[in-house]
Amino acid sequence: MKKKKINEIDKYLFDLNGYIVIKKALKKSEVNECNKIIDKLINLKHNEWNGYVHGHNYGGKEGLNLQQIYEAGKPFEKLIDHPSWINHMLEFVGGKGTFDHNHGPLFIDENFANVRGPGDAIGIHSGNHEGTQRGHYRYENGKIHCGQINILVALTNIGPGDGGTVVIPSSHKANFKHPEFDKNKMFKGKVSHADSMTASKEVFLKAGDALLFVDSLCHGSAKRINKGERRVVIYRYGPSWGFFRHSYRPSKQLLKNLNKLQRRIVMPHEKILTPQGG
Ligand SMILES: O=C(O)CCC(=O)C(=O)O
Repeated sequence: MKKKKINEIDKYLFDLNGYIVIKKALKKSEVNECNKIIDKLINLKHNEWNGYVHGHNYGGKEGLNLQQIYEAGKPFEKLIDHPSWINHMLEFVGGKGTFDHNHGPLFIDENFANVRGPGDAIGIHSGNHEGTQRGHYRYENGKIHCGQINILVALTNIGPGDGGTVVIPSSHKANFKHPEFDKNKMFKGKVSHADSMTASKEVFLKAGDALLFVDSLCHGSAKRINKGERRVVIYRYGPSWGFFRHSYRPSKQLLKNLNKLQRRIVMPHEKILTPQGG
C-alpha cells in the first residue's frame, strides 16, 4: 500500500477543527486481524499481563485498555508507520530538518486498544485552555507543530448509541475553558454527557476508519448505551525527544521485529551512550 499523501483539504480542516477523519484507513482484513488478537486478550484483568501487553483501566467506566498493544503481533506493529497516516503524523508533528529529527522523526508515547461495553464512556478532557506542552497546537512559518497527535482507529462500527468519540471542534485554539467542561468530566466512575455539551460533535466511524486529532482538542466520548462492544486502537505520536507516558518500555523482541523507521518511532535513541559503551 502506498503512503497516503496529505491533501490540502485535510490540512485545512485539521488546522481549522483540530481533527480529521481518514476513511478506510485500515482494510477489512487488517481490522479482522487486529480483532482476532483482541479476542484472545479480552479477558485480561486490570494489572494482568499477556506477554508484553498489560490489562489496565483507570478505575472508572472507561473500559479495558490493552496497553502496549504494539507488542501483540504484526497487525499492531504495522500500525506504527501505517501508510494511511504516517505522512500526516510527520507533517503535523513537524520538525523536519531541525534538531527535533536528530534521533528520529517521531515518537509514540502511548499505544493501546480500548474495549467498552454498555454504560462505559470517558469524560471530557484536554483543551487549549490547559496550555500543556504535550498536547499543544502551533502554526508558525507556514508549518504546523504539534506536541501530540492521536490516531484512533475504529475496530467496530461506531454509530449512534455505540459511545462515539466526542470532540469540541476548534477547541485546540480556544482561549477559554468550555463552560460545561467541569460537569462533564469523569467523576468516580460517573460520567455526565460529553455529547450533550454545547458545540460538541460525536464522531461516527465505520470499522477501519480513523479519527486523527491533536491532543489539545477538547475530547471525550458519549456513553455506550447499545449492547455489545466498542473497540478502538489508539497510538499517540509526538516529537522524538518526548518520553513514555506510562512506565512501559518496548521489549527487545519487538525492537528486533521492527523495520528501521518503526524502531526509531518506538525507541528513538537506539544506541545508549555510556562510558562502558553502547
Ligand atoms: O475513547 C474515546 O473515544 C476518546 C479517546 C480519548 O479520550 C483519548 O484518546 O484521550
